[in-house]
Amino acid sequence: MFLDKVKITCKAGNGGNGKVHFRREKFVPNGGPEGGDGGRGGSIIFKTTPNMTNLVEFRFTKNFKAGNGEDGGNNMCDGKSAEDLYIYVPVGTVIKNAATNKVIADLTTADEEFLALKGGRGGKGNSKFATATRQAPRFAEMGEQTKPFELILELKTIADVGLIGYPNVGKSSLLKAVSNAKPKIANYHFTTLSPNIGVVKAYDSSMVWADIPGLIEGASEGIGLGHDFLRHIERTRVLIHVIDAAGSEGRDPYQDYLKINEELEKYSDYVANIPQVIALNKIDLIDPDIREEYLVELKKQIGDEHKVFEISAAAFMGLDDLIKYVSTVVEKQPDIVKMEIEEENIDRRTKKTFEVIQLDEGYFEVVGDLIEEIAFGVVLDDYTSFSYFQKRVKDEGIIDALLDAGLQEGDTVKMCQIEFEYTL
Ligand SMILES: Nc1nc2c(ncn2[C@@H]2O[C@H](COP(=O)(O)OP(=O)(O)OP(=O)(O)O)[C@@H](O)[C@H]2O)c(=O)[nH]1
Ligand SMILES: [Mg+2]
Repeated sequence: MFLDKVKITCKAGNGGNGKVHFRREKFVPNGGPEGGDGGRGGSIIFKTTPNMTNLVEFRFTKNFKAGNGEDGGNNMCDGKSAEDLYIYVPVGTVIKNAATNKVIADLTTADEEFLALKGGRGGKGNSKFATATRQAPRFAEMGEQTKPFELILELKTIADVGLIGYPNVGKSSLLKAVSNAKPKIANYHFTTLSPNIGVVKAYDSSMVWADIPGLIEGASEGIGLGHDFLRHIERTRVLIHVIDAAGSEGRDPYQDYLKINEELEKYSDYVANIPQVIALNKIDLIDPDIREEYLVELKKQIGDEHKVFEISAAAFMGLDDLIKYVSTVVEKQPDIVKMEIEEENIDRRTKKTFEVIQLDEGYFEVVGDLIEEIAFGVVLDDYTSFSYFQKRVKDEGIIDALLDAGLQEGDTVKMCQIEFEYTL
């Protein structure tokens, strides 16, 4: 089972509510306010681990919820903040906002962290609202509430070298012959159903090679398995284009070469321009009497756009030269470039919203979950409480939105249970 694209739902924790509480001691009338703050909700953080190679762990686990912050307590006791929730993903995971399909993160190195959703802030307890003139605030702040957020995780294998070609041409055999990988090899098409990765040593350096499932004509349009895996090629720095030079299945090797390149071009310019090295495989199957002449002819057709090697993965012929050359090409390539982040400022707390509705001439209503939060616990005849409410309404841009909607002095504004006349 290989899984390289999943949709998951994540929710950061809510902030705990602040507490309204007054000190109560025997013989001490009118004790001061001492309600504590709510704790912070847990955040959702993605972290890459080299121990994972695909997204199969997300097959059944698709919902992730960080804990909520604790509500504030009495005696100035603040609520406990919740722990952050770490979601482990393989290196090469691209994270998209499912609502817009835009890239919000590209995690290309081991132990890389990405804070996807911030936990809600804890609300302030009533002790924080005490001032010299108002010593007994009867209200506290509600903790920030968060919303679930849908994300798409997409794995784009990161390897220095990608092995591509028709099915059965010997890509897995080549990977097995030169690396520590143990891919399945068999004489039928689509033996390889998902990328295999192997480390190839070249003198004192080493590179990662990935064997990609076979491509066929129409792969760029989704025929065969190819299209699903072309995205894994995007992250390689060099391609080894493996060709069955012996034409052991009756196809013409030169036509194979052209067709695979056509598919790459149709898929994307970027992929078509990844440096290629050609490996003419299965040369052991060519009659030795005509082999040399035959290969000279084939190489003439292919031309000199790419460097061409003659190899046999099964008979271990020509492999050292190929490895040596490929490693020099890899070294010359720039490091892989992260994908462009298309959405920098996703609302990490998926904030609450509001909407202004004009009910009548000079009569407006503001609705939405943000208003419910702000209006929570407002005590109208408590001066501090009401001025705190007014301040939040202004800070959240609600007054500006009302003015944009045509609010004028003397008009009436309704917000949940609260109705007031607007004065400058
Ligand atoms: N004689 C000979 N046979 C080879 C050579 N390389 C691979 N083969 C055989 O070709 C068949 C296919 O090899 P694989 O390595 O599975 O081919 P593949 O390209 O990975 O195939 P898919 O995963 O199906 O795309 C197997 O029977 C291999 O033993 C070679 O150099 N010479
Ligand atoms: Mg294979």
